[in-house]
Amino acid sequence: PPVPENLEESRAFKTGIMNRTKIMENGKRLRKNWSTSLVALTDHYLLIFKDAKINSHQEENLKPEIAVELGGSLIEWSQGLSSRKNVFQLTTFTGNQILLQEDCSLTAAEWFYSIKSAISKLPKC
Ligand code: I3P
Repeated sequence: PPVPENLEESRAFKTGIMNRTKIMENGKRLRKNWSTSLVALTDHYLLIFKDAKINSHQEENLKPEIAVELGGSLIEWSQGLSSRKNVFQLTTFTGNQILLQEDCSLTAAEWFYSIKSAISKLPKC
Protein backbone atom coordinates (compact mmCIF):
# COMPACT_ATOMS: atom_id res chain seq x y z
CA PRO A 1 0.00 0.00 0.00
CA PRO A 2 1.10 3.60 -0.57
CA VAL A 3 2.84 5.55 2.18
CA PRO A 4 0.21 7.50 4.15
CA GLU A 5 0.23 11.24 3.42
CA ASN A 6 -0.13 12.22 7.05
CA LEU A 7 -0.78 10.93 10.53
CA GLU A 8 -4.55 11.13 10.29
CA GLU A 9 -4.67 9.13 7.09
CA SER A 10 -2.22 6.56 8.44
CA ARG A 11 -4.68 5.01 10.92
CA ALA A 12 -1.74 4.32 13.18
CA PHE A 13 -2.56 2.02 16.07
CA LYS A 14 0.39 3.12 18.20
CA THR A 15 2.07 6.50 18.40
CA GLY A 16 4.68 7.97 20.69
CA ILE A 17 7.96 9.77 21.00
CA MET A 18 11.27 8.00 20.50
CA ASN A 19 14.86 8.85 19.76
CA ARG A 20 16.03 7.74 16.38
CA THR A 21 18.90 7.91 13.97
CA LYS A 22 19.25 6.50 10.50
CA ILE A 23 22.56 4.66 10.20
CA MET A 24 22.31 3.14 6.74
CA GLU A 25 20.60 4.13 3.52
CA ASN A 26 20.52 1.75 0.55
CA GLY A 27 23.37 -0.22 2.09
CA LYS A 28 25.58 2.83 2.69
CA ARG A 29 26.62 3.84 6.20
CA LEU A 30 25.47 7.24 7.39
CA ARG A 31 26.83 9.40 10.16
CA LYS A 32 24.74 9.03 13.29
CA ASN A 33 22.52 11.96 14.10
CA TRP A 34 20.12 11.24 16.95
CA SER A 35 16.91 13.20 17.15
CA THR A 36 13.66 12.91 19.06
CA SER A 37 10.63 12.25 16.90
CA LEU A 38 7.03 11.32 16.85
CA VAL A 39 6.73 7.77 15.56
CA ALA A 40 3.57 6.00 14.46
CA LEU A 41 3.02 2.32 13.80
CA THR A 42 0.60 1.18 11.10
CA ASP A 43 -0.03 -2.29 9.68
CA HIS A 44 2.61 -1.75 6.97
CA TYR A 45 4.86 1.12 8.06
CA LEU A 46 6.71 2.64 10.91
CA LEU A 47 6.29 6.33 10.21
CA ILE A 48 8.82 8.76 11.60
CA PHE A 49 7.93 12.44 11.71
CA LYS A 50 10.28 15.34 11.65
CA ASP A 51 9.89 17.05 14.96
CA ALA A 52 8.82 15.95 18.39
CA LYS A 53 7.51 19.41 19.26
CA ILE A 54 4.06 19.06 17.88
CA ASN A 55 1.03 21.07 18.68
CA SER A 56 -2.22 19.19 18.48
CA HIS A 57 -3.67 21.43 15.73
CA GLN A 58 -0.98 20.40 13.30
CA GLU A 59 -0.59 16.80 14.27
CA GLU A 60 -3.10 15.33 11.80
CA ASN A 61 -1.49 17.08 8.86
CA LEU A 62 2.03 16.11 9.72
CA LYS A 63 3.87 14.42 6.86
CA PRO A 64 6.12 11.48 7.61
CA GLU A 65 9.79 12.13 7.04
CA ILE A 66 10.63 8.44 6.91
CA ALA A 67 8.32 5.54 6.18
CA VAL A 68 9.99 2.28 7.13
CA GLU A 69 8.38 -0.53 5.18
CA LEU A 70 7.79 -3.32 7.66
CA GLY A 71 7.24 -6.20 5.24
CA GLY A 72 10.55 -8.03 4.92
CA SER A 73 12.18 -5.98 7.67
CA LEU A 74 14.18 -7.29 10.58
CA ILE A 75 14.04 -5.96 14.12
CA GLU A 76 16.75 -6.72 16.67
CA TRP A 77 17.99 -5.34 19.97
CA SER A 78 21.23 -3.57 19.17
CA GLN A 79 24.50 -4.84 20.57
CA GLY A 80 27.44 -2.49 20.54
CA LEU A 81 25.99 -0.01 18.04
CA SER A 82 25.38 2.72 20.58
CA SER A 83 26.39 3.86 24.03
CA ARG A 84 22.72 4.44 24.76
CA LYS A 85 20.48 1.98 26.58
CA ASN A 86 17.41 0.22 25.16
CA VAL A 87 18.41 0.59 21.52
CA PHE A 88 16.92 -1.56 18.81
CA GLN A 89 17.52 -1.57 15.10
CA LEU A 90 15.17 -1.91 12.20
CA THR A 91 16.68 -3.11 8.93
CA THR A 92 14.67 -3.03 5.74
CA PHE A 93 15.03 -5.36 2.77
CA THR A 94 16.21 -2.34 0.76
CA GLY A 95 19.22 -1.84 3.06
CA ASN A 96 18.03 0.99 5.26
CA GLN A 97 18.82 0.80 8.93
CA ILE A 98 17.41 2.89 11.75
CA LEU A 99 18.23 2.81 15.43
CA LEU A 100 15.41 3.57 17.84
CA GLN A 101 15.92 4.30 21.50
CA GLU A 102 13.95 5.17 24.59
CA ASP A 103 15.31 5.57 28.13
CA CYS A 104 12.40 3.74 29.74
CA SER A 105 13.08 0.05 29.15
CA LEU A 106 9.40 -0.91 29.45
CA THR A 107 8.37 1.65 26.79
CA ALA A 108 11.22 0.53 24.57
CA ALA A 109 10.15 -3.11 24.94
CA GLU A 110 6.52 -2.23 24.14
CA TRP A 111 7.66 -0.60 20.91
CA PHE A 112 10.00 -3.45 20.09
CA TYR A 113 7.32 -6.12 20.47
CA SER A 114 4.60 -4.06 18.74
CA ILE A 115 6.83 -3.56 15.71
CA LYS A 116 7.97 -7.19 15.78
CA SER A 117 4.38 -8.35 15.85
CA ALA A 118 3.43 -6.07 12.93
CA ILE A 119 6.37 -7.44 10.90
CA SER A 120 5.39 -11.04 11.65
CA LYS A 121 1.91 -10.47 10.17
CA LEU A 122 3.33 -9.41 6.81
CA PRO A 123 4.72 -11.59 4.02
CA LYS A 124 8.52 -11.77 4.08
CA CYS A 125 9.06 -11.32 0.35
C1 I3P B 1 28.38 10.87 17.49
C2 I3P B 1 27.33 11.20 18.53
C3 I3P B 1 26.42 10.03 18.78
C4 I3P B 1 27.21 8.77 19.13
C5 I3P B 1 28.24 8.47 18.07
C6 I3P B 1 29.16 9.63 17.83
O1 I3P B 1 29.27 11.95 17.35
O2 I3P B 1 27.95 11.55 19.72
O3 I3P B 1 25.52 10.35 19.81
O4 I3P B 1 26.34 7.69 19.18
O5 I3P B 1 28.95 7.35 18.49
O6 I3P B 1 30.05 9.34 16.77
P1 I3P B 1 29.00 13.22 16.41
O7 I3P B 1 27.94 14.03 17.09
O8 I3P B 1 30.30 13.90 16.37
O9 I3P B 1 28.56 12.69 15.09
P2 I3P B 1 25.65 7.05 20.48
O10 I3P B 1 25.01 8.17 21.21
O11 I3P B 1 24.64 6.10 19.90
O12 I3P B 1 26.68 6.32 21.25
P3 I3P B 1 29.53 6.19 17.55
O13 I3P B 1 30.43 6.84 16.56
O14 I3P B 1 30.19 5.28 18.51
O15 I3P B 1 28.36 5.54 16.89
